[in-house]
Amino acid sequence: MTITFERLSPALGALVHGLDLREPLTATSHAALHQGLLEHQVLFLRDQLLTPRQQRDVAARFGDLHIHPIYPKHPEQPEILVLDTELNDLRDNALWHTDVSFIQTPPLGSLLSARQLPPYGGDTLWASNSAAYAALSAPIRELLEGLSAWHDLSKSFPLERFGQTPDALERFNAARAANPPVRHPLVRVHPETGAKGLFVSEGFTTRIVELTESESDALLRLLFAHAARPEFQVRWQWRVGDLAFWDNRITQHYACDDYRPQRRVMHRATILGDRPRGPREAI
Ligand SMILES: O=C(O)CCC(=O)C(=O)O
Ligand SMILES: [Fe+2]
Repeated sequence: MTITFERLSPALGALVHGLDLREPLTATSHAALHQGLLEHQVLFLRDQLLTPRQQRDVAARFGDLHIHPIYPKHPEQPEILVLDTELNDLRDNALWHTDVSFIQTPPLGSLLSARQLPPYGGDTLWASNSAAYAALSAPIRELLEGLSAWHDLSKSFPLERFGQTPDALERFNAARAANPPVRHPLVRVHPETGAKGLFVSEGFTTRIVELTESESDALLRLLFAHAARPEFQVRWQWRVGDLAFWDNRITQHYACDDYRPQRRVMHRATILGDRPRGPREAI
């Protein structure tokens, strides 16, 4: 069966047909999936109720996997992170963010699997950082290309929600100590396609290094609002067994917090990436 991609929105997103990830991924289907990811930035597959092991194995074909410093791990598969509203208060994912941008080598991408869902609500939205960058005026693009910013884990993992039991507090303090803020370019060159993307997100970006505090606050406010324009987005309404695979180097996402107190359970495998490079850095 051939793999085809059905585009879902102008900026990013495609539905993948003709692939069953419960079968081992052949070299040809791996290459097609990889190409599709580069082209569409986020891919969606229906009816892929993978075991944690299968999900881990598919993700591991694309790189080493990341183990999250705070979120719970699946008991049988530590590389699978469990987002379960009965285990954690997940409202902090309802903020535009690029996953784990608070480390030197943020993830290349993630595979997210829907395990249990509310009858409606709980959609996830993705936005294209390259579409956001391309829509800025030339003078602003020029300014941004020379700037860098701090990314800080504490912005999205507040102590009030991630340090409330002695165990959680210990994990939280260890995570903070192991992950001091890191500096990344404000414009990132995609390591595979060469596309330029705006590399800031409300979830983790705290301060533009080269500007004064008030300039940084004003410019970040503008960029967060710009990056979240609906023109740059695709919105996914989940069914149990759906799998989303996104390129975290050129996108950000937002998990809609509109279904509590109902339960929602997702499994994520996170693939490590490379150090973000700016347009003025030699490769
Ligand atoms: O729960 C979701 O839909 C997405 C949560 C999230 O931000 C993630 O898995 O990285
Ligand atoms: Fe996320």
